Amino acid sequence: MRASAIAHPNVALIKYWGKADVAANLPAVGSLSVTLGALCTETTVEFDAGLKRDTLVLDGREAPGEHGRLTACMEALRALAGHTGYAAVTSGNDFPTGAGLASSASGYAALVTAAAAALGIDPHDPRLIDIARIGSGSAPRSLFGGIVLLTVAAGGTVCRPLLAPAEWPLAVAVAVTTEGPKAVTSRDGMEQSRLTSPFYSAWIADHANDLDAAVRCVGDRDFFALAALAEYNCLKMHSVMLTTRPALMYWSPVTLACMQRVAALRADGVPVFFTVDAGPQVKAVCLPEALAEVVGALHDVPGVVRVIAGELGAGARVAPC
Ligand code: 2P0
Repeated sequence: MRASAIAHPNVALIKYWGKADVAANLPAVGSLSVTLGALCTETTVEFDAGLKRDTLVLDGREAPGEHGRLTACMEALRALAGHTGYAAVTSGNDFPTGAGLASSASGYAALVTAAAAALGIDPHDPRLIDIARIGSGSAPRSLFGGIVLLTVAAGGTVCRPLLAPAEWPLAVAVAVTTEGPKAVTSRDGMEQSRLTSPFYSAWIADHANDLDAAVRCVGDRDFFALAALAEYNCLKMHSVMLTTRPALMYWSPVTLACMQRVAALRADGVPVFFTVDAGPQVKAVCLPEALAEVVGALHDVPGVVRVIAGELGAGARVAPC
């Protein structure tokens, strides 16, 4: 009863920020993402009759702060399999954890895939989508590769790939501006936004329009229309964050400099746009032929620590132990 899985983080072009149901960790809005092939989480799950609870070692250290959502996911998996034993979970990221690079998305996608395999459940069972979502609202998106749509319906989440990586090759350059963890987690931050930002209700009311329009852009493979829409949706989410009390200011001056550099490139006709999540890193999405220029431009922005670049990745999958 041991299995390993790998999964890639994803970055949302149309964002999720806020929950319809906090206890169930049900997002208030759908989202659209790209899976990042250049970053990777690997997780091993081993059920052990001698354990009295699930354990987690993350990046070589015990992670007691993760125990609540880890256990919630594992309970759902045990119920699905009709199994009662506990498991030792070992997980590692090849990128900074908890720093706005979606480590919880790849982490919970890899966890449910590995745990399902260890329990004899088909790792592609659609019920794993909602179980991954218990761990993290963005995790179902990392179960799939390429361009992925998540929608919320009937108290649950539905998630499916819109295009495989080969159907619309895109590339992503991630400008890492700091390797440290963020001060306020997404989970806490989005709940504070729901409770305090006067812009939150407008964000929710307008969101389906952005999601529908983005799905059309993807269907048409209209890069520049998607670029304008994704930047607009990103800045709208950050407007909600900034008007939260206390304010959620995830950007640093380097973040803003990267965003302006990307905007200047696009003004010159380069097919690239930015998006920024709950952290100071900037993700630049581009057509593959522009990747070298985009990486060079971001690398030259003072304060950028490193640039991680690659093409879109595949969905979570079982890996050899
Ligand atoms: C997103 N983010 O759509 C948005 C944009 C961050 C900003 O989904 O509470 O780690 O575990 O569901 O999934 C980050 O939130 O939060 C996120 P939980 P999660 O990518």
